[in-house]
Amino acid sequence: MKTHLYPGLFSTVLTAGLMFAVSDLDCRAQGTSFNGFEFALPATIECEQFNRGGVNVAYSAPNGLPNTKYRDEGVAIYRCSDYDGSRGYCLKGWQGNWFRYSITTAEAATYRIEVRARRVAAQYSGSFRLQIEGGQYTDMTVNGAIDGWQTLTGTISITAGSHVLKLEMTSGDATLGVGLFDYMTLYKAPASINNPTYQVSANLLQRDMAVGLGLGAGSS
Ligand SMILES: [Ca+2]
Repeated sequence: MKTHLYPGLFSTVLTAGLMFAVSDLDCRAQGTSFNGFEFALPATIECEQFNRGGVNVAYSAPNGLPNTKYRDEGVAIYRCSDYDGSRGYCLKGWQGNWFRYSITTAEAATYRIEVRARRVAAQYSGSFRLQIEGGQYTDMTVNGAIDGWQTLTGTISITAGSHVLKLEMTSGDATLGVGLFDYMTLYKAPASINNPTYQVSANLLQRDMAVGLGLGAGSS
């Protein structure tokens, strides 16, 4: 076979090869999901279950602690005091840190995000951003009681398909950090998102106990 006799075919194969290479590169640039599958919305995402793939790919946390036993990366992950410790682990972040989570949804909609978080110290609030990369974002502030976990809320419009959700720490105390983060729940916003009686169904919650049971590295 002489290649010049099949320029169209050669071009198609070459193009397909390039498309695969670019797609593969995009995947590596964002890491791969912690559990081996994308979080399918509606879902609860444990904040400590950010993507695999290493620093500057799945996360950036140069201020993190290298002694966590939950996973190998040098990220500050602690046994979580939320719900009396029954929910496993939480993530601590400092200004500039970011973490990626692979998600997917079959339905384009406005999604409500509930973030379970706690401030790091008295008088220090912390701010963070949740963004669908290439899309919308919502900013939140952790400012509750020092010994109390709080549920922060925001909304983001998400198109159908696979996306990367990025949790980015935007401001906080330089030493103590921005906050502690237990989990994020994303679900299609009800018609009246300000309805205080609306509660996400308990069966949407996925617990991380099975993953991290017995691998504690201190508590928070
Ligand atoms: Ca958690």
